[in-house]
Amino acid sequence: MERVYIGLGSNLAEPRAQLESALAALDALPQSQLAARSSFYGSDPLGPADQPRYVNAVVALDTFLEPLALLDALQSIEQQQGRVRKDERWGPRTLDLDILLFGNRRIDEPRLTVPHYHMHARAFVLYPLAEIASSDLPLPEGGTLQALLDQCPFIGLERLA
Ligand code: A4P
Ligand code: MG
Repeated sequence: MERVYIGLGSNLAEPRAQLESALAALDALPQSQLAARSSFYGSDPLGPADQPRYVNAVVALDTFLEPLALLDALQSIEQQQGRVRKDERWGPRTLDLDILLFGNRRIDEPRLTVPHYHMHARAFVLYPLAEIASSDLPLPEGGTLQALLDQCPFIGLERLA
C-alpha cells in the first residue's frame, strides 16, 4: 500500500460542492482508503486572470492501485463532474484532480509525471499539503516539504471556514 497525495481544484459550478462530491468519490475508490483531508482554500487563479477564483484542497489516500489505474479513476471522477477539456492552458474547470506524490516514487510516463510538475512552487498545493503531512515529508528528488514552504509565501491564498 502506498500513501498518495492528491490535489483538488475547482473554479466553476459551485467549487465547494464540486470538492465535496469529489471527496465522496475518492472515499469510494476500490482498494483505497481516504486517510486525511485538508481544509478548503480560496486561491487566486494561476494562468489566465479572467477566470473565477479557485477552491483548492489536498487529500491523503492510502491505496493498492497502481499509478496509472489511479490516474484513470481520477479522470473518470473528473468526467463524472462535468469536466470539459479545452485547449486553453490553465483555463477554468469544474474539477481537477492531480496526483502530487505517490509514495516516494518518481514516475515519468507519457500520461503521468510524479511529483506533479508544478507542485513545488504553488501555495495552493503546499499549504493544504502541510496541513495533512509532516513538514519533514521527504520528496523523491530530495529535500523536504518544509524546504518548499520556506520558498513559497502564503500569498493569494485564504483558508476557508
Ligand atoms: N498528467 C501528468 N501528470 C499528472 C499528474 N501527476 N496528475 C497528465 C494528474 N494528471 C497528470 O491534465 C493534462 C494531462 O496531464 C492529463 O491528461 C494527465 O495524463 P489536465 O487535467 O487535462 O489538464 P490541466 O489540468 O489543464 O493541465 P495542467 O498543466 O496539469 O494544469 P495544472 O497544473 O493542473 O493547473 N489556479 C489555482 N488557484 N488553483 C488551481 O488549482 N489549476 C490550474 C491547472 C491552473 N490554475 C490554477 C489551478
Ligand atoms: Mg490537472
